Amino acid sequence: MEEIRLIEVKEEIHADNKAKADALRKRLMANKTFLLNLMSSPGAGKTTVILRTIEALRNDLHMSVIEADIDSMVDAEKIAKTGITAVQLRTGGFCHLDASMVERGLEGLDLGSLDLVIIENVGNLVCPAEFDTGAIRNAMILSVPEGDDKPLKYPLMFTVCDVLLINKIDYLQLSDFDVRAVRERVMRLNPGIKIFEVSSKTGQGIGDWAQWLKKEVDEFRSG
Ligand SMILES: Nc1nc2c(ncn2[C@@H]2O[C@H](COP(=O)(O)OP(=O)(O)OP(=O)(O)O)[C@@H](O)[C@H]2O)c(=O)[nH]1
Ligand SMILES: [Mg+2]
Repeated sequence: MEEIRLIEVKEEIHADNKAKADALRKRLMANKTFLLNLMSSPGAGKTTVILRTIEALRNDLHMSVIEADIDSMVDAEKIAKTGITAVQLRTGGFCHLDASMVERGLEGLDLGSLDLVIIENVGNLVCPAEFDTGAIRNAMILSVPEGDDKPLKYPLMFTVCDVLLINKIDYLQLSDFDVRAVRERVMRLNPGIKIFEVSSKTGQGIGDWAQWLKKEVDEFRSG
């Protein structure tokens, strides 16, 4: 297992964040490193999706993962077991990441040698949507057991994301979750959003998601 760096991070002043995020994006562009910010409520499947994405893309892309949690290293340990470098940010109570916390996470990584860095943001559908992390793309997961009303209750999260993964579709038969209603609700908020239906348990739909992500990374790196 790879050794995991643990970094304690603290919140900075909100007004600074946008400028910091823009500066970070410039640095990522100069290094041709694609930063993906993955958000969802706790337990929707962020770590499992990241593990599946590593499996699908590890032969094509050099990647690392930044894990953020209020406490604990369990997710970073799961990533490190794959041999992919994981950095654990401990937010000490904060419910989201901002650009300077992400910058701290990138400190230990050699950006020049990385095509893709995935951030697993703190599990929460509210605060992470309010903070620009400097990412090139924002992604979110809504899982079937959470219910199909979430775009109505947490519209900002669905508005700031470029891509939505509807995860745990293996539960659909046991649930009243209406995929078509979710698609309509999300498209009303964010007509440009890309939506994938996946199960990171069975692997269904993961290929399409990984292919989309690979294309985004390739276009960014050649742009
Ligand atoms: N049935 C089913 N279970 C899933 C799927 N994806 C994840 N899980 C399970 O859901 C639970 C939570 O998954 P995680 O990947 O840890 O979720 P997370 O969003 O990273 O959770 P936090 O880091 O705590 O916010 C685990 O028991 C997973 O095995 C799926 O597609 N189908
Ligand atoms: Mg996790």
